[in-house]
Amino acid sequence: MKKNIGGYPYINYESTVFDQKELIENSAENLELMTRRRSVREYSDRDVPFEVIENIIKAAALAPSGANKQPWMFCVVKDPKIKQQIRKAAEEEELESYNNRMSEEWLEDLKHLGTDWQKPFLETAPYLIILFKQVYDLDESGSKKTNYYVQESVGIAAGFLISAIHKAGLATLTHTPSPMNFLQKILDRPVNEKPYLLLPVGYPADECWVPDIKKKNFDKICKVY
Ligand code: IYR
Repeated sequence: MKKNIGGYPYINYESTVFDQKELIENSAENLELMTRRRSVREYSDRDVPFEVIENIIKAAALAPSGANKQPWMFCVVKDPKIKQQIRKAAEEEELESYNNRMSEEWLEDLKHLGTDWQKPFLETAPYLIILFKQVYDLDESGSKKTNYYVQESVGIAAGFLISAIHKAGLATLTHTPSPMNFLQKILDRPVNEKPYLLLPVGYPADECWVPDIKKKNFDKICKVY
């Protein structure tokens, strides 16, 4: 069903209506699934069909965005030579960060996660997704167009992406080598795009260890008024 409102086309939003019991079941089922999500740093090199990658990116790109500008670009790297280049550049930056740029407090805060400058997962995982934010838009004629709430919009898309990867049955990690402008150069992205997040995507390694960390209790993260 279509109609015109204020000179613009609208479609009827046909949402499924669930009763209260179903709402509880749906939300509990999703909670159970999301409880099993973990940031993974050890990957198997087992291949993943590209169709899975395409589906998760399509799901991420359904995220809401300021004025529906969709200010993002998802770059997918499968080529081992490019993954190697990315690992080398990321490790150079990370080595400098861990040795000279990060504060004592920061290093202390990370100790229980066991991270260091080495990032082998950037080559082991079958895919890397590099999410770029488009700080402004460039139209066909090359003139600048404003994007709105870019940081928020891309953050929401990243959340959708992480959730879609997990729901597909794969693992990922929100990796933010810093600074990460090397990604713009290696992937030859235009000036309006800045790297936002780097995510390895794949199966976890057959033996995969994750830190035994806990999330805050509900009463610490939610206040009902
Ligand atoms: N980007 C570095 C350091 C790092 C920082 C935070 I905050 C983390 O939660 C984890 C790691 C790295 O990827 O090792």
